[in-house]
Amino acid sequence: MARSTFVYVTYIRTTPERLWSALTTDVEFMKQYWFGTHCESQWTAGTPWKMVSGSGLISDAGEIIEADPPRRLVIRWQHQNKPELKAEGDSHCTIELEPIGTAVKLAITHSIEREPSRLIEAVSGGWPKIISNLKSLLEIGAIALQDAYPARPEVRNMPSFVVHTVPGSPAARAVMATLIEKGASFRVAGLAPGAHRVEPHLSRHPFGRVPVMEHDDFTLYETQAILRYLERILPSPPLIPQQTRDAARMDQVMGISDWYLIEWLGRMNERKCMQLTTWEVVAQLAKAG
Ligand SMILES: N[C@@H](CCC(=O)N[C@@H](CS)C(=O)NCC(=O)O)C(=O)O
Repeated sequence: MARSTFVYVTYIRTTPERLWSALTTDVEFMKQYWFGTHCESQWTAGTPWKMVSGSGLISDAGEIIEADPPRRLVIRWQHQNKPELKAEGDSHCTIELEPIGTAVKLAITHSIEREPSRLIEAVSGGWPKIISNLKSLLEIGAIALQDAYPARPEVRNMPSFVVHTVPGSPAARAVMATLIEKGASFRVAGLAPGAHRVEPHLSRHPFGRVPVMEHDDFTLYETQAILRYLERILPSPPLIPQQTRDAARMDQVMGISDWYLIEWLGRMNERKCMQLTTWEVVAQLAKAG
């Protein structure tokens, strides 16, 4: 059967023992170079192995096939999280360490018995970042990359986000808070009282509401659509939880806000509720039952 393989070789100024522990048992060190992720195992042949993300999600799992410290480690490795990667089944990752003068040659060979492979495509992007961080951390005590998927500088610094809103709109605040969390610069285009119900705003939002966000030549309304768009184009820092159930809770809170909270606000004097802080609104809502 055809095979897909990713190979990465680097030389790190360290000892085989230190490199072995950095790749296996030294969990706190691993989290530093692996973007918060760590691996758990007894690190002996036949014992289970799993990779745990910073949020506690088991992203990959399998078994130690061979362990010969500090020389050679072979892991049976199956992705667990994304259905299309999980469906590819088991891959094998071989990690070899060889002392060369003042350095250690580190060779990673990750392969799967299929071609093409989405898993190998994914790890081909991940391994160089992880191993570059590991090398920097061991050699100079600092990692090279803070984020696995940093927003491109040209996107992050674009002043091309425009938020059309009326003063105090909670929905527009969610959009602006998200832009601030993502470190993106934006401009607020404030609408005069009533201006959201007439042209030119109706061309931006046919239902005459706010917020509307413009990003270059792309205009988008509906708060949830805007927030999810921002998460996609500015993935760092992530604001949507990775774990399925945590993400479901987030959707639940957004649903409560969009249906019950808004209905309750609608019964209140609009000017009055716009002046409340979020916590005052929540307190009022709880009192109203
Ligand atoms: N489903 C829309 C609702 C937007 C909405 O109702 N916005 C309020 C301000 S938070 C608004 O435009 N109010 C003005 C009006 O109803 O005339 C969204 O999530 O963006």
